[in-house]
Amino acid sequence: MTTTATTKLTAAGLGLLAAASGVAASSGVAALTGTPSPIISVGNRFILLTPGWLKDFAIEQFGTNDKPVLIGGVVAAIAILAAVAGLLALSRPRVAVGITAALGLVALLAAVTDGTTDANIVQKALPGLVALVVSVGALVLLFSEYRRRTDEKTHVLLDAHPGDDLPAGFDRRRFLTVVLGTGAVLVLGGAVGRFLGGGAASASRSSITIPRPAVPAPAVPAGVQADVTGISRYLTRNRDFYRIDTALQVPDVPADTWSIRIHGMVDNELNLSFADVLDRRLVESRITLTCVSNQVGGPYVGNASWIGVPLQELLAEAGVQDGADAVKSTSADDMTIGTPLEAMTDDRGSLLAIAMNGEPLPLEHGFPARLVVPGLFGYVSATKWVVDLEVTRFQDFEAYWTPRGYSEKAPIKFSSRIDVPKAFQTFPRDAVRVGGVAWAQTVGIQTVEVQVDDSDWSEVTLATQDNVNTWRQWSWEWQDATPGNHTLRVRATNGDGETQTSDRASVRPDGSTGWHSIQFRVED
Ligand SMILES: Nc1nc2c(c(=O)[nH]1)N[C@H]1C(S)=C(S)[C@@H](COP(=O)(O)O)O[C@H]1N2
Ligand SMILES: [Mo]
Repeated sequence: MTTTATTKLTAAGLGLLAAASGVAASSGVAALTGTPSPIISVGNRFILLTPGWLKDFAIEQFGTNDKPVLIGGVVAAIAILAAVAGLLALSRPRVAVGITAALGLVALLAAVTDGTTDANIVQKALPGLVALVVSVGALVLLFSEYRRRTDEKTHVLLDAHPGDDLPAGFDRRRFLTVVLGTGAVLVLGGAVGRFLGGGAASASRSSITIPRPAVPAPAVPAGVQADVTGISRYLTRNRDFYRIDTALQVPDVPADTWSIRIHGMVDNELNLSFADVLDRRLVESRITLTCVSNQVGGPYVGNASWIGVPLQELLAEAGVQDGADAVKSTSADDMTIGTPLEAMTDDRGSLLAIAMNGEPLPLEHGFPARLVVPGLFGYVSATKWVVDLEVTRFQDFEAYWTPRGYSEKAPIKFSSRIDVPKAFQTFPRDAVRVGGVAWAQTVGIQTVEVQVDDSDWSEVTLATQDNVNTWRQWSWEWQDATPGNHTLRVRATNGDGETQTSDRASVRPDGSTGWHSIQFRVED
């Protein structure tokens, strides 16, 4: 390697190291103050500024990996700018300091304006300030040390020509040891800080026992699970349940400090602690949840058993006033969701839920409490980490997704999915057994039909319907399967006798439509 290249690499490396020190130190401080790391805050700011189409694109391209991809993007952008700053430090030190300071300022601004935490302004500002001071300080220190070492041999590196040889007396090994040692200590400090600071909600969750509900769900009927190898489980396990939200870092909300306020157009404002919720009449019910971002045939649908307090009862107790038509719910991370009041006061069984499949809500699914409303897409109903319910009117507020191109109101669109075959699966000729799920929350599924290639539609065998708010499995065997490549299509008819439309709609503004189809093969 030429000396020029070595010098440049070293400079870029020092720039990276300076930024990494800032990130590590600030993450450590953030963990101790219980605020998001500035990297997360920058990501949060980005999410807030993201238009609907870009969010659609991200979910489509990266699915539920959209969060790691975003964090990776933020880290990559910082790394590139930091390396550039390092390179420039050789010839234009002021610009280098300027770039690093600008990065620090962005971190500070994002941290101070981060709405996903309840921390006060000082707690919020501290990690950003540390990022700014440490990264600029580290840059100056690293390069002055570099320069001092080169000065010893009469070179002034900051003014040196790129082709200059490194001075003979320059002790690379010692220099690198100092530099890497500092970096390692900072990164380790950050990691330890994260470890010590985080996890209040996790400890809180472990200490909770969900009482036996006063109104348990009826036993799961026999026959809800269709007998098809590879089909979904009837009850989605918590660890398999899709997760969709804007929270880059799962909100850390311990149950003992959580409370929910029910206010607005009500006669009696309510304020419930977690203990108050546990003391109330708890109801258990199985409800299928669906996301507006689910493409036809997609994975963002899950079925779980929930335990919670009926929202109908809470709102009756609060005494809803005339003229209200909406509930604006807010989460600990400042998500706002608007739900038609009716969906929470009618008999469909909407819950302020505290348990999912018999356990306290998993942290990613809203611990300690969330809303579950049958028949509405999650973004207009299923507020996780919920802390506030305001009875109000749609005309008086705008929920988070509304200005981002999604409809203010969004009943689920009933739909059906093929689980088996998977795309391009091959069957033996005498065992073409297919199946999947269909859902039409609030009215249930009446029939499901499948079609192979251009043949007539055939009615499938339906598994037992649990209740109208849960999905229903189906199975079908192709009796006289012909060898070769085929397409299987599915469509459902809901409890109102309406059949799924073949018109394709994309997820925005209010959910996808169309028939799911899968190509498969039958052996000769
Ligand atoms: N606080 C908060 N709650 C939220 C969201 C969110 O971004 N933040 N996303 C909603 C959306 S779009 C859906 S589909 C459901 C998904 O719930 P799950 O992640 O438990 O499956 O949560 C809803 N609740
Ligand atoms: Mo969603």
